[in-house]
Amino acid sequence: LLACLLGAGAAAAEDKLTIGFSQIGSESGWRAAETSVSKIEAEKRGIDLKIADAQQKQENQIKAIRNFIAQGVDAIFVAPVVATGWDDVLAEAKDAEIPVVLLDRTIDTKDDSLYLTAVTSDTVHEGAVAGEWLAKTVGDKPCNIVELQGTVGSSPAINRKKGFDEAIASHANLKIIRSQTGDFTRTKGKEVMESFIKAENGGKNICAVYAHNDDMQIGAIQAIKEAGLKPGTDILMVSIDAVPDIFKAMSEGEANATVELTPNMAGPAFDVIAAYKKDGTMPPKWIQTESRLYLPDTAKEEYERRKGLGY
Ligand code: GYE
Repeated sequence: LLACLLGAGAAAAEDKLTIGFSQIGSESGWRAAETSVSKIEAEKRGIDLKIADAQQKQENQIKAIRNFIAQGVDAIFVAPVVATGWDDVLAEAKDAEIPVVLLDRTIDTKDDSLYLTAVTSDTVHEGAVAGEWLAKTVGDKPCNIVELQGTVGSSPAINRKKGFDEAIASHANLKIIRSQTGDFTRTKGKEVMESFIKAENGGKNICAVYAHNDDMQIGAIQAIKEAGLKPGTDILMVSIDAVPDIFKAMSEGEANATVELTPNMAGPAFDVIAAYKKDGTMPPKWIQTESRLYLPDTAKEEYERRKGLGY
């Protein structure tokens, strides 16, 4: 019996997966939620998850990946802060036969064998959903849009711009008059919005704000209120992520629409790694998460429900 118990214990310890996650940082509420959900999903599955916070710096992410390789982890997850510059370090992981999963952002590479799969939303589509909502809401009226872009060189910033631009291209009455990065943070979103307001007749020339994430939008809402205008009424507000605070803003009439991005990217990634380790099951190259539009009509209940989730 003892031998049996010891044997079972050894087998269980051997089966336990260790996964290193190179996380970007905590620039947004969505990012903080993704980190929390990753821990919850790892615990559910008995996975030892090691998270390295890169404080928004690619060089820190590269160092973290090298550390994970040196430790001989079973798999590496990375949320790539920018799209370029990953080939060398991912080739090192490949040489060490450690599978890599991209979470929530994609990379530019000619060699897609450098990663096993990517768990992300369709960020071009998200931009298009935002643009189509705005075009429909505005109708035939002229509308000057200001855009708060995400981190320069990141896949969601590039793609959310592209999708939105394509969606409004056939509507000559919709025009982006200013566009600048707010780096996905509330503080920078507010600062950039303040400068837009100053440059555009105290905000009176602005018809709508399109923000690449809710956190920048929440900063913009603050800036608009401080300028004496009403966000959601004087200026239409559309953004992406669906964090609890934007539902609160929508329920108070200060935001008009958001596109949901699930913070649970790690759950599907863990399942892929478990199957791959078990019998070599190859996942599809892209595991796409949903992008649903949310409007003020359900904002109050969505806020109550989401704030109770604990992430
Ligand atoms: O929308 C934003 C975060 O990479 C898709 O990163 C993600 C984005 C998300 O900081 O809030």
